[in-house]
Amino acid sequence: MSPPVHIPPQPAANPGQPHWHILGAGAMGCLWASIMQQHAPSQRTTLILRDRQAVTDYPGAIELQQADGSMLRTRFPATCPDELIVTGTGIDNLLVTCKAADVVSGLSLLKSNLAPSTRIVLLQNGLRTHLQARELLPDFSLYAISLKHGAWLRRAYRAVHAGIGECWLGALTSRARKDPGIVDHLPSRTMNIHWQAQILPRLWRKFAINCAINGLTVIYDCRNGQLLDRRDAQQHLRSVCAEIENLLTNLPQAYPAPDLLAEVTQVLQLTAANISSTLQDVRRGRQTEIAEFNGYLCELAESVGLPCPLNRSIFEQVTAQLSC
Ligand code: KPL
Repeated sequence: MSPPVHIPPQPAANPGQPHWHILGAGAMGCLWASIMQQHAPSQRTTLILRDRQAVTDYPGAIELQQADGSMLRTRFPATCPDELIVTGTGIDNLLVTCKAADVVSGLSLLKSNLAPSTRIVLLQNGLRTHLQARELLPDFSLYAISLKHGAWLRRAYRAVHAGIGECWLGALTSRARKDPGIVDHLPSRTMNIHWQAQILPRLWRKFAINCAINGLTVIYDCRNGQLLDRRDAQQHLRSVCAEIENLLTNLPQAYPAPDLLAEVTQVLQLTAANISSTLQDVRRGRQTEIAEFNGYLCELAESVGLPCPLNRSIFEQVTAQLSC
């Protein structure tokens, strides 16, 4: 493997350049921090880690294995919500890459550091988080990215960009809608970012795809592509897609997901060698996002009396895996 390319140290505060804070330093946080700094070395990027202990343990740099195999080593300063609150540091641009379950608590903690003009970009899977964040910060510049890039962590602060895909960036609030220029402040070429005037339909579509795929890869303990190779899994996938399609057609707040099975099949073919994020979490004994996928879909369905037996069963089986 070639020696890592070192990105030069960050410049001192430069009022002409955006300063990004990145909340969360898992696979996506490490990927985005590294790519952003490579894309715009004259801007500043600061990691927001969980707490003071995490800041003490942080090795000072992130290593990223890029999709072409080359290595990138970038030094970033790190801080934590406690420090930001005590110092009253204002945040101008915030990329939220932590797990969906931690978004609302993270944003609530940092609320005094944010101003309505702060650009806040959510990168999570699922939908609940986006809707909750919009309720918490209705007057803020809130955006969401729906992405098709694969990344995983070899170990803490050592990430692998496993697959280059595309990203769609769109506004969640009316204030954000007035500022599509944000796309210029993100690594739009490397990450293939497109501005999407209507982001919610895309988020619902991705949500439907995650509901169809992620839990089943845990139940069959297989890579994405193997869901198409096994007869039992294939049949299960077909029935689950039909149930999701039916639910999204009948849920008042949802966007329908026509031809879901065809798109899911395409995603599985394109990501055949991937281990889904949920199966990765299960294998590492980490909390999964299944409550944000099939769990949330069941909550929505059951609140209006729609039966969802297959999704409920996926949710319960995956949840049970972690508690045994
Ligand atoms: O988004 C994904 C995930 O693993 O979370 C899919 C689309 C299933 C690709 O692996």
